[in-house]
Amino acid sequence: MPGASVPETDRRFMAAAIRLSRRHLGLTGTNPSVGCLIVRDDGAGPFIVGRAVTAIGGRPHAETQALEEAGEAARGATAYVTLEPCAHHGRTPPCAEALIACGVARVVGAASDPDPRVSGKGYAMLRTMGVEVVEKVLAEEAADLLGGYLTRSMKKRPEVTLKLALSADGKIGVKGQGQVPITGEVARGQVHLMRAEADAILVGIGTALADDPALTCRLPGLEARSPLRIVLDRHLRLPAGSQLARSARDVPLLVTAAGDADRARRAVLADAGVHLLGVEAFDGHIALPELLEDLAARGISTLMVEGGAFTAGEFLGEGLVDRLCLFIGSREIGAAGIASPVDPGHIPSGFRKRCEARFGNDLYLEYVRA
Ligand code: AOF
Ligand code: ZN
Repeated sequence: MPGASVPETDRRFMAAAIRLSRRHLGLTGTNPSVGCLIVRDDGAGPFIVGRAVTAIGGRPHAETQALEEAGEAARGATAYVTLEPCAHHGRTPPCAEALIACGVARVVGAASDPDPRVSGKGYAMLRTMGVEVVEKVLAEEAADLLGGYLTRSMKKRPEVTLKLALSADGKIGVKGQGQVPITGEVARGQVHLMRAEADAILVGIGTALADDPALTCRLPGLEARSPLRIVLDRHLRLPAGSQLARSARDVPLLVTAAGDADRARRAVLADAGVHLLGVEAFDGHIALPELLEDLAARGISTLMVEGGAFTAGEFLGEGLVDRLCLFIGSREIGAAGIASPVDPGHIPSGFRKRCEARFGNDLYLEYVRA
């Protein structure tokens, strides 16, 4: 049973399993990044004998790796899993079967799996074989990190995170001035971490032209975790000399183009190694729901939208933002600034605050769909 009746030890180990699951966010393809701990208690207190996170690429799953590490020590132990163990014969045999075969006595699970091959069946298999099962321990916390997988499974589109950096007076930049410093180094590091954990990052062509961003993750040691970069650019205005196009052979770049986009421009970008994706447009607006469906079909589960005001407004207006992350700096920009599409004093209805933090001198506010 969830809630206060769950022993503190279960909550503590599940929290550790959830932290572990974060390690492969953005690296497991269409499979969720699941964390698993095998814990035994021989009377002198619990200790971890196996730990694993879903492998890069999505397989093997977390449980089988953790069981392998535990070996014989798994017999009579408790397994903590951030997602219901799978029950299907996919490319690997069911994890529920592996837990049973290794003699695990108890399974503590967090989030439920909407995959119809698994949903409820993993727990049922375990119970049938006499394994004690406790469900929904820190389910919300686990689901928070599984948001991409859960959204893609249930809505057939990626989970969309809108990130905005705001000055103290609610501006996101200055027209004609390219990138203007709004937040500090610590906040910048957080943004790059968000990029590392996302499958894809998207901006509108206005931002691509004005800021000439790279949209890569440049945290030392995490450079290889840059996500797929996407530019909404119906008329293919992105210059071949832009940072985005110049780096397209190192970090994939997808540019969305209307069917009637100029053929010569197509050739220039394709020569630079840019991938082009056809999009539909209505009244001059890219059809975002259809685009998101296409991205989900390409295996994208999490999409970070980084600007600018117009693109952010389009996603918000269509109700396609699942997570709203505001980094608020301490300096003011003044009347020349571009107004933020979101006023921290008037968060759009339907969102609730998930957390509030400080990164250096900057305030961080995160909202999720209620
Ligand atoms: C687990 N542990 O670590 C993960 C699970 O294509 P397959 O065979 O790899 O199966 C994919 C499904 O497995 C996926 O939809 C989800 O239900 C589950 N992912 N399950 O027991 C794991 N990553
Ligand atoms: Zn599995």
